[in-house]
Amino acid sequence: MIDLRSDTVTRPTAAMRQAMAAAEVGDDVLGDDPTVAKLEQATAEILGKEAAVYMPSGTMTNQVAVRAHTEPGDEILLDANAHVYYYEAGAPAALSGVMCRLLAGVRGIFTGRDVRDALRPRNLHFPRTKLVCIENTHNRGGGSVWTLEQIADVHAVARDAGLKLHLDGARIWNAAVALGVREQEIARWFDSVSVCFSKGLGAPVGSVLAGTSEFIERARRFRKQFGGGMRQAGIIAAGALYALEHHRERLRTDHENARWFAEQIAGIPGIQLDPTTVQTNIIVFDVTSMPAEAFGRALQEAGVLVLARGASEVRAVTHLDVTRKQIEQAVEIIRKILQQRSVMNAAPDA
Ligand code: TLP
Repeated sequence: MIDLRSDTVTRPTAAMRQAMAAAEVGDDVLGDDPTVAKLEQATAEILGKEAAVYMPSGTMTNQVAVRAHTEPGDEILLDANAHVYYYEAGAPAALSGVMCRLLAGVRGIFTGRDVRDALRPRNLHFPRTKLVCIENTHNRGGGSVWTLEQIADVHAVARDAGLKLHLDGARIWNAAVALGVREQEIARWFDSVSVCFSKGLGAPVGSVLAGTSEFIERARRFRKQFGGGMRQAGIIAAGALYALEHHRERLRTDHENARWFAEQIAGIPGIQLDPTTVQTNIIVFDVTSMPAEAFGRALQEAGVLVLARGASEVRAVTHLDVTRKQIEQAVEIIRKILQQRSVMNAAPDA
């Protein structure tokens, strides 16, 4: 199977498994796991933050951040397609009791003006707006990249209004490679940053939330409350550490593969896609000659997995476990399926 559903599907490499097997461990809830401590420190350093805390998932790091920045009844501002809102099972409402005010970004990217327009006057009737969330790269936006200027623009308005800024940086590694900057140049605009090791970096488990020491101390309490305190977590943290050290640079290859894939399929009749919008490892396109779900099923029968996300929308993601040769095969399979389809569509009814 050529699995293009997500960059979360990667299996740990042999070297990563070795690092995991050899990890020194301890009870992390008691603060005794040296490998977790090393991962937290290394990540904080890369992001230019004072402190960091390891958790089982990106959903948890995001939601602990939302909880730690707000009180029930507060409001947070974020793009209508933000993972924090769209894909986290209603957690802002369920776990933090906050309201989500949705901004209409373009491919997940909104402006300082959008934030300013959403601000409310100080008044007894309104929820208190506390937090702005940005996602970089933006998943539903098709792996789109916020530039530093776009972030700075939102930052200026947020600061002016006394709002905190959180970055869902599940794929900050891809954003840094695409922008040609160090991760901390992105992270410095944010009060808190959530990063994932289990996406493009190819580790089996885990995310880190980074920020000031005071904020991370508060976040540790909510991690415990949300059930995210783990014991000998060094076993999995070692995989994340390995990924951090060895798999960041190679993301460039995933981006090249994604762009090449996009350029090839964009020319196939029945596919609607502007390949220049593909900036990182996520390709979102529309299938116009058959329903996306049927397209997904036909691809699966031919050995390729993608995600059908709507009536016509499909997502494919490149990653560590898919080679250029497999991408070439996937293009040919897509070409064949859509060619067959166009012949079927053209045939007169029996
Ligand atoms: N995204 C997954 C699915 O949930 C959609 C994927 O396959 O892309 N932030 C962003 C931007 C993400 O894309 C994801 C995962 C998360 C947070 C949540 O991470 P986990 O799955 O570790 O909770």
